Amino acid sequence: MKCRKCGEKAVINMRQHKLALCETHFLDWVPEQTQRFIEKYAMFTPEDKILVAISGGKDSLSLWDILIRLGYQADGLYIGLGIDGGVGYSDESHRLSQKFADERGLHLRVVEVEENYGATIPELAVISNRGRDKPCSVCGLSKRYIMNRAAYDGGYNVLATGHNLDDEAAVLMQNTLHWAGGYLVRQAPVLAATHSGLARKVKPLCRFYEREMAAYAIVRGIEYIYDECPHAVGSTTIYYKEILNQLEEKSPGSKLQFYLSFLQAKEQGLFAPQSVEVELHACDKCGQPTSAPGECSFCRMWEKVRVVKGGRLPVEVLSPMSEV
Ligand code: Q46
Ligand code: ZN
Ligand code: ZN
Repeated sequence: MKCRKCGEKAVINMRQHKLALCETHFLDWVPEQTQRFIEKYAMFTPEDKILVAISGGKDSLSLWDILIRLGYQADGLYIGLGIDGGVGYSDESHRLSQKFADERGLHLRVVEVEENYGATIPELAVISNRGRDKPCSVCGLSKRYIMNRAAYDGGYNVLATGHNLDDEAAVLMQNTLHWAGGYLVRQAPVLAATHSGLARKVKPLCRFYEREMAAYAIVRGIEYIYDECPHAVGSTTIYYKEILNQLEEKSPGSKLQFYLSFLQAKEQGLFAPQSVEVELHACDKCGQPTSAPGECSFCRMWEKVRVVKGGRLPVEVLSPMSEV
């Protein structure tokens, strides 16, 4: 297979675009495309201060790399979740994220959940009695909160995440199968800040296939954590990704078309905007915007940790206290 631009040996063949590219041209093509998406969806400009959520995986590190190559002001945010899973997942992802930043002279902000709030995410799942084996719901809630908070405290007006097309198409499929109108309305490459205390959320990689991002990271020599979070194993998202891959295999481009047709349908008004605007209040405790008056769900959840742990008790001791 030869590069369509120069005839050299291609490193990737993208059947959905009928495009094969060599190393040099692929490394040019990815940022060019990203810039197109940034402009098309009016994500941000060089004046914006961007915080990139870094997990240590190929997507987030590639995103950071691309934004810096394009000349944007982008710092990283790493959230230490305290997940081991027998593979030292959090330690290794932190090490690789830090290494990436240090080698390039970039600024990585680090928030260690245990140090800041008193428990790791798996401990929090046990203490709050929300998903003992699957800490994903407390994890998601905590990550969203910490990202908003870090963006606000650091004066960033844009929060960028490395979601790729496979992620977006899988979520879209899940939401469509459930006709989850509220989620469908909010699924977009850009979510405007709905409150002065919140940053705009953007997904500049949402039109790249996962394999394109993996190829980018490898060709660019980015060292990333290969393992997924151990708690992602067996998730419904992975199941939907497999189904979509089967579809893609039979009909190249179907994943991209599924997602783009959805965005187009939204633009054409297929989904009516929600009539009831959620009113946001400041949390009594932390001041972050929240939909319910009083304390936000993050503060309420971590309050249980404070009550239960007081001192630093190992989590085994705490297991019977699920009704706290
Ligand atoms: S939510 Fe669940 Fe992820 Fe948190 S516990 Fe791991 S898999 S990291 S995207
Ligand atoms: Zn070429
Ligand atoms: Zn709060």
